[in-house]
Amino acid sequence: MSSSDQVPTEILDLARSARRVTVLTGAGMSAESGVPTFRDAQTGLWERFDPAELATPEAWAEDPAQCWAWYAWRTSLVRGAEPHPGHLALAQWQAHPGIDLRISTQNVDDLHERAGSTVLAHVHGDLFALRCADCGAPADIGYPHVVEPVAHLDPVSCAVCGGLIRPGVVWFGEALPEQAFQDSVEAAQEADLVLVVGTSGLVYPAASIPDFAGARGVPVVEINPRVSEVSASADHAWRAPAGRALPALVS
Ligand code: BV8
Repeated sequence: MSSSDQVPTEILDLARSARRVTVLTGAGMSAESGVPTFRDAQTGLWERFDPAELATPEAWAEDPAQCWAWYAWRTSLVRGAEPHPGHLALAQWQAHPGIDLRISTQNVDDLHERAGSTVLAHVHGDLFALRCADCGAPADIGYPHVVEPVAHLDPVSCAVCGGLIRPGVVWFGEALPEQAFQDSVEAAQEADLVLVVGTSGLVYPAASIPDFAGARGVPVVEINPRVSEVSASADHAWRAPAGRALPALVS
């Protein structure tokens, strides 16, 4: 484990020799863009909102207006955010000739894409992929613009069936998109290096993705300022923020 400002030599050597890199990102990847993480005490979304309150089908069924308001506020946060140098570094690395870099993200924002990356999988869905909660029809509406969290916003009715439009994210207790998860597992199985960036490693089955590489003896490197549930199974860890670590790895 290294917490120096310098790129740990063993991690730099792995990054420079890798040709098939799989990167699993979590909320910490978006933190330096100003998008709050889920569980960090000082900025964690969950500190101010309870996931059981807002990120479950039961919460939606009980109070869709509260749920819709929370996602509208989060979407406004994401729209106001910019990709940071760590996002840009991954996009630059992905563009290197001869490098197959695949990004699987737990994040529901579009910061990787806005940095120029192609994202293999959003395993927890996509804030901007709105759909009808009843008939599943995609909805090309936008969220209302919300600067500060508000308690309630009237959800929108589906033009097809009259049901309510919901965020295209995966709530707790909902199955992950099968293809997204399978593609992520395959990417870990085919990688010669796996980077796990900015995740507490608490949410399954996404947290199991790096294990599919570790089981084959492929090095797993964690980039996170703090110890996480990933740390014990990672081969190397760099205790550094993504916005500083990734540009140093790619330069
Ligand atoms: C399911 C979308 C079954 C919504 C989210 C075992 C197996 C299977 C399931 C379970 C299981 N055990 C428990 C479960 C149930 C549950 C679960 O895992 N619960 C946990 C809490 C115990 N899992 C589920 O419900 C999943 N579904 O299993 O379904 C099924 C099967 C068939 C049919 C029906 C059902 C669905 C889980 C998806 C939930 N949705 N998000 C939304 O966004 O509103 S999860 C949410 O947490 C986000 O996606 C987030 O990405 C994810 C994980 O959190 P992290 O990304 O890690 O963020 P966190 O804040 O925790 O950590 C941030 C980290 O970054 C920290 O370590 C910090 O140190 C670091 N950091 C901070 N700053 C920086 C940094 N790192 C780098 N640089 C920095 N600058």
